[in-house]
Amino acid sequence: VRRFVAGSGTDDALRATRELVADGLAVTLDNLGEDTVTAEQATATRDEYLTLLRMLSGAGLTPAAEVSVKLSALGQKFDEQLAYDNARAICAAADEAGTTVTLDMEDHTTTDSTLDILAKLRKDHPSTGAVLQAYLRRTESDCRELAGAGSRVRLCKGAYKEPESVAYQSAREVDKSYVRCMNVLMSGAGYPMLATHDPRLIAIGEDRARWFDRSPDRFEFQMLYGIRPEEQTRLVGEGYTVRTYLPYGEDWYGYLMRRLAERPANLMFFGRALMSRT
Ligand code: FMN
Repeated sequence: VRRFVAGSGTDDALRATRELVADGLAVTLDNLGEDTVTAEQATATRDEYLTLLRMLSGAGLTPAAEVSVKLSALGQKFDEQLAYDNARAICAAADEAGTTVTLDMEDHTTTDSTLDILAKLRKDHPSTGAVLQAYLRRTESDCRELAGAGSRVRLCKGAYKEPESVAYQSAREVDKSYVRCMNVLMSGAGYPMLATHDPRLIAIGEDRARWFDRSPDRFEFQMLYGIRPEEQTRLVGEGYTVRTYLPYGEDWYGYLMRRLAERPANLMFFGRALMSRT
């Protein structure tokens, strides 16, 4: 598990962040957990983020480190207003810590709600980042909506099992959609965050950066902790901004299951980690 997750406590998260930042990487921290079913759990998750942000800022790790937040962990599935209030508190704490928040995107039944909450949060916290998933048929149009000045948008392929009515099913269609979406974001006025480990898409990202004259402070690459670390270091060496998505916490099951579904080769590392009970 430790290959993909920093550990269970905030101290583990801070230690791993410090190491990544020392290697020239930016970081986005994710307190693992999703589909919270009680207001108490949602509030506890919010408080965990507030503590984390205070500790990051105290350790001098902001603005290199920001946080990624799942609205479902803040109560979205049973009380949208509660999720919004919790997210707003996290955004305010991030402002105070001198850093930003990105709202992870979950399954397609939550997309409209998440984008609505994003729009409300951006009124007071304009740097709040969105995530758009290239596998959804709607996403190219969402990219156009969100490509305005100052808009931080993470583009990923998408990690949930989605029906054909809303999502492209073949890898080729998803890749083609990713490139169309990337073109919209990289030619737009916002701040694109290209989240992928796919060598072809990274090469196209580098090409578009040259084509649209985007210097390393005007877009970034993002990858998950423990996946293609040598490629993350290579891109840093090339002068690009690269952000590692660093999950930590007890609730790693859903996160790891999505990683295994994407890439069965990850199973080997996972199996080894379980055998050695780390
Ligand atoms: N998938 C989602 O569905 N929602 C997310 O919010 C999300 N955030 C991600 C953040 C980063 C930095 C990366 C690298 C991936 C993220 N993913 C997310 C997972 C991707 O959608 C995708 O499943 C994974 O990166 C494998 O695809 P790849 O071949 O492009 O790397």
